[in-house]
Amino acid sequence: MSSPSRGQMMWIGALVLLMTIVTTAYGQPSQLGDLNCDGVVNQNDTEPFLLAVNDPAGYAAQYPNCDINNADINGDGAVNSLDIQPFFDLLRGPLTAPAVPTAGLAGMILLLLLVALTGLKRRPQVSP
Ligand SMILES: [Ca+2]
Ligand SMILES: [Ca+2]
Repeated sequence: MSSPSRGQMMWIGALVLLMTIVTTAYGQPSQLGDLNCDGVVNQNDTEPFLLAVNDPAGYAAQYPNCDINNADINGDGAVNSLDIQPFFDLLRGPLTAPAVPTAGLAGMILLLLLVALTGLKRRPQVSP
């Protein structure tokens, strides 16, 4: 097996940089149900949860660094009254709410890496 060419090394470097940027941007998974962004899901999230459901603008103003989508407990893409019962179920259940899925992101990065690496293989030149 030959050592990678300079071009291949540049591609690999660019991919590593891309992966670093992506994991930095998405590396802190927000936790479903954690509406006050203290890293845990507990009774202290009840008031901000109800605020998120009833007054999204008020929630955004009061918790500007929190993701309101943490209140989308049933995962239907909307924060509304349908999330209330699942929220309280979450509070009653084990407090190990699933993090925002990062396995899909990791898989996408791996796929990009594989596509890029297989794309680096040079096709045989057809001479005229
Ligand atoms: Ca919390
Ligand atoms: Ca929802």
